[in-house]
Amino acid sequence: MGSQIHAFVTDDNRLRLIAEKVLSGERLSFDDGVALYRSPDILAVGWLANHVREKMNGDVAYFNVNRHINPTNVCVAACKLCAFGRKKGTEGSYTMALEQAWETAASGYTEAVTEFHIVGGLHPDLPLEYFEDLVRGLKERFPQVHIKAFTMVEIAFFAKRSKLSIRETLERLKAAGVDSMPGGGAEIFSDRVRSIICDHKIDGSEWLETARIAHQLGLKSNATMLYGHVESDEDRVDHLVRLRELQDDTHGFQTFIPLAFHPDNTPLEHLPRTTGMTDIRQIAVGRLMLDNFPHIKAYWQMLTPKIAQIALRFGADDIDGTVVEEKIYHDAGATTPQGLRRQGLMRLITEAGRVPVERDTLYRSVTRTEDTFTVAV
Ligand code: V47
Repeated sequence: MGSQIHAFVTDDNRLRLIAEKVLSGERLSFDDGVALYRSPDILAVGWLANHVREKMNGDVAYFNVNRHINPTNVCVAACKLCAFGRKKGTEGSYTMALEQAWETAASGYTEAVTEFHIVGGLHPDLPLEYFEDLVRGLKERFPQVHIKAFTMVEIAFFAKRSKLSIRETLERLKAAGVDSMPGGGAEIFSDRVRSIICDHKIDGSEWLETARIAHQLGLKSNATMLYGHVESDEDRVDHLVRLRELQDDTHGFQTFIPLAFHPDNTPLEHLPRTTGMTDIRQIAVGRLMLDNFPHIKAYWQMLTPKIAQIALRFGADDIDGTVVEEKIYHDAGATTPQGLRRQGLMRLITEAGRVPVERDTLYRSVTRTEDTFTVAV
């Protein structure tokens, strides 16, 4: 530890105490988390996060070749944070017929995708069978592609609509072919914040309980945190600590993904966008507080490729995938490209001084020959 502490320099006395904990592998407290958000020394916070990142993941930075499918934007929730959802029958609303969803899966770049990322609105009329058929049809057509589908919020909605338990709903979707779950819908767990930004969604405890059941059934998932709206530093730390506690129990989370709020075209349009420093700090604090999460993702679609690249030296070890077509952020004003090819992602990673590794959804490395791939097991 001696030589490491010499490399760590800061004028922030509070951070020096945190550094001692980090370098000796001790878990950080709630108050440490708040101090990390408030430290003026962002480079020192980043140094610590990078130290942990390199200890856990070395020099590797992961990416994947994936495609987003959003089967419907019809949503009963009307969350103030969202520019994607539409009321049924209103202008701009859409719902894909199953054939259309399967065609979307097949379209786009020629590079063979290893993952379909499927999320959508809370449609009042679509039965659970629609989603089972959607997934089953994808598995028939693309048996080698991993299906990462449905947020905890969608699962809770499907369950309520079908009068099934969360467990039964997850079991049915897993039997249809869902392989793992994305991390969306977590937002911020605080009731105060949820009542402002997403008052009709399940609450934080329900999100966590749904994730617990998914993990118990063997479905790995991710976890997100939406920041940069009306939350406080304490709300952010509370969110991270609650994720860490669940992870201690289940070890079912793979990746933490901080998501910067994009206000355009939402009822919260008056709020300013996050700045680069806030985005970078969020990655670093996530890495430091979530000592039991194997991966931290800098989602380039949301952060911009440039900030995502810098994040690879502030705690992140993953930049997500090719995506092909993104709707949720672009409806809220994102100006990032709709997709990036493998070569583009590899260039971002290499120029950040990291070693690019193409992964599948479960972080196994992928080897390519022409337009096919094999996954290391
Ligand atoms: O749940 C919605 C957020 C999430 C806005 O698991 C917004 O690998 C900012 O969860 N501004 C969906 N954020 C995206 C998501 C995700 C993305 C990439 C990878 C993974 C993964 C998951 O986007 C929503 C919500 O938290 N969101 N509207 C907005 N205006």
